[in-house]
Amino acid sequence: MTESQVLVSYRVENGIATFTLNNAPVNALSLAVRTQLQENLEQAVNDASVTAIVITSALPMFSAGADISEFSDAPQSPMLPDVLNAIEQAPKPVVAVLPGPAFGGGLELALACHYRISVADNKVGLPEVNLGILPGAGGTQRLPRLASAVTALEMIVTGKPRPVLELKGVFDKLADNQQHLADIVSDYIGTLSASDVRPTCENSLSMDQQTQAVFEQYQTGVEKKMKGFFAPAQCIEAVKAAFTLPFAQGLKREQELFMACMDTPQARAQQHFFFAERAASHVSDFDKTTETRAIKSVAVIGAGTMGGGIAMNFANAGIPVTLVEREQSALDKGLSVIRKNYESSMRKGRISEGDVEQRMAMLSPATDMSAINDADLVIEAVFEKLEVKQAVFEQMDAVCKRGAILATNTSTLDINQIAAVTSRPSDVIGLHFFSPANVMKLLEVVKTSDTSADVIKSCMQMAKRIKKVPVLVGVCFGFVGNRMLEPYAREANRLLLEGATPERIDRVITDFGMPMGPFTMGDMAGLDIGYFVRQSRQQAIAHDPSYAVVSDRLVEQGRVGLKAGKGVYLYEEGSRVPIPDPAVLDIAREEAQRLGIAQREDISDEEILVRCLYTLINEGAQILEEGIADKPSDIDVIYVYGYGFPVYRGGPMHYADEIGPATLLERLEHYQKACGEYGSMWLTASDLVKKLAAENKTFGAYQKEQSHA
Ligand code: 3H9
Repeated sequence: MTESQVLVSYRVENGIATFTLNNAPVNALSLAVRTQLQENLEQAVNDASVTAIVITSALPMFSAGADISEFSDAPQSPMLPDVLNAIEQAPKPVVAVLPGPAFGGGLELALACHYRISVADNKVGLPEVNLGILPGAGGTQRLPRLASAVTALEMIVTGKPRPVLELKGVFDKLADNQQHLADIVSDYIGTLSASDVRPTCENSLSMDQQTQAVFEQYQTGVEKKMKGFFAPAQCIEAVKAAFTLPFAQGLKREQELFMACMDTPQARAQQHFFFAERAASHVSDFDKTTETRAIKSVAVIGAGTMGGGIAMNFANAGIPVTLVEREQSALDKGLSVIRKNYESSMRKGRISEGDVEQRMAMLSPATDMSAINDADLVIEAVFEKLEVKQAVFEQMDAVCKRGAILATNTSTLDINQIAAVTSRPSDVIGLHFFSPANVMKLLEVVKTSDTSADVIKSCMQMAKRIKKVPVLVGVCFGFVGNRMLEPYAREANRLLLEGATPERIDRVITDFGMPMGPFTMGDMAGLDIGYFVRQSRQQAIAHDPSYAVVSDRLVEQGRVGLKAGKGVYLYEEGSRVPIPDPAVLDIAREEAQRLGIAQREDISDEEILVRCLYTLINEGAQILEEGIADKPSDIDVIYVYGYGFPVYRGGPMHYADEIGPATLLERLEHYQKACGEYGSMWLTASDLVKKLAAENKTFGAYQKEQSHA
């Protein structure tokens, strides 16, 4: 921004001073905006001809709050809380006029004004908790004074936006549309005078028994549902201060709690993740000038679990889908599973009965491939075997119209080899949905060496239409997510052989914040899946006889996981609760003996964490070196959305930055040495990890450097 850039314009008309925010794209309250707001306020207060002040926006959004990109720098005056307090203390009525959403500091700005007017079809929120912090510009003190304790807690602790229609105590007037908003402003504000000044801070609150019970309920909820997160409990504390302290002291308490949150690895992680998610759509393969292909109709080949789930995404977005299966019975089964899923969502109140029928009506079942000839995008979701998929692609190539995008949902196979059987490899791409495909937000968009830029761009945009988070990756075995999972699972299995129990390994990983440990995850996915992959990749992994050997033995005994009632753990009928089984330890002991591996009692939690997780990070670094992922933050997005990596750790690559590159390398090398021959085979640090450690550079710094290269 240049010195002279006007980000908050000032205009006086008929005694009304209007400050108009215009800091595209979202009116972030940057230093320059805060400075100009403050200057405008002084000018309006000192101008005797001004009787009232309006704060509004030239953009569709009122304001998305504090400028998050400034959080990593030292704070600079004027600070937002001071600017907002000055607004509240103004001797002339100040009215916030919202043509669109207000979030975080943006809503706090509106709350500091004496009146609020909005279009009725609008949403506002205090989503700071998602950034590992709390509203730190008076939101925790002013919102409860305007709404109830329940509303304030709900909005601040969950961070979820609320329609203004549900916040009648907060908004003084709601307009039907933008024109009506303008009319209200001109009719209403002219009637205000100095006697209408109405600072929210003067509303007094007290803690009665009922309110106390609400706080207790939220405290229990946070402990249960937001385990591991630091900020939610601080949010509750801050709101509590509104009920137990006078306003000025409440603000002070809010500040202390805000600073306590800000200065944590969690806040850094969650703020990193905010930008990581957005950066994932900034890819160098295309630019603004790249044309996109219209995707108005879709076909999905295969109505199994994956195909059905994929089809649901499009039906949900109102995009017609042709669902193809060879056999009518398989097609009927697929459709009935989809209907059951929708009906279950209806019972949970997520969608209406009308929605169920509307979405089912978007699906056209077919048993003949000719039904896909006019589809703009065709997604193959058949059995995970190269020859099978190649055969389907040959058929797709024969029947699909020119210009159609041909996608495969493979999770491991070489898409270059799939594309090679078609006459149009530049139209072929991977769309790797994660199971359950109708629920999981991640979509790995896999480009081959031939995929054209417009196909990539079209798929990245299409993903957003179906509410997925797309990350562009390249072709290799398992792409990014599953490839990184391989060392993680390998080390877990090896540690089991070396004497650590599955439940201990799982516990270390869940204590770290993953939703489940590697063995519980393996049982849920089905141990036979990994077994099948290992069988088909024996060439690549046969040089280590200890590789997943216990898992192999279990599968050979029919212990394929949850679906069989037994895998690494035992499961009671109808239950998903894993029960440790000493028989598995016997197998591990026998196999260790057979392979000459000494079982140890001295395996520490730290060793488990390093060998499972640091090796996963190391693989991520290898992936970056090979150019399979574009940037470290993309890997973080994949892990948070695809594998439940705790967002408060920012993703594996950001977590590595918190540990520091030197520690990452030192720990890897320590266990590489400690594990002897096995360590040399599997635990060698990648060149990138070595380079970053030598230069004491984080993955974040590396990413910045790469983007400027
Ligand atoms: C806060 O207010 C603290 C205070 O309580 C106390 C302070 C003392 N700052 O998401 P989009 C960028 S904390 C900086 O793609 P959409 C974003 O990175 C703040 N930049 O658009 C992107 O850049 P790029 C509390 C921001 O339409 C571009 O704007 N507020 C900010 O899908 C477009 O964003 C929040 O947590 C920001 N605050 O969604 C709200 N917001 O194009 C955070 C956005 O280079 N923001 N950018 O990738 C959002 O949730 C969504 O951006 C929003 C728009 C819903 C507003």
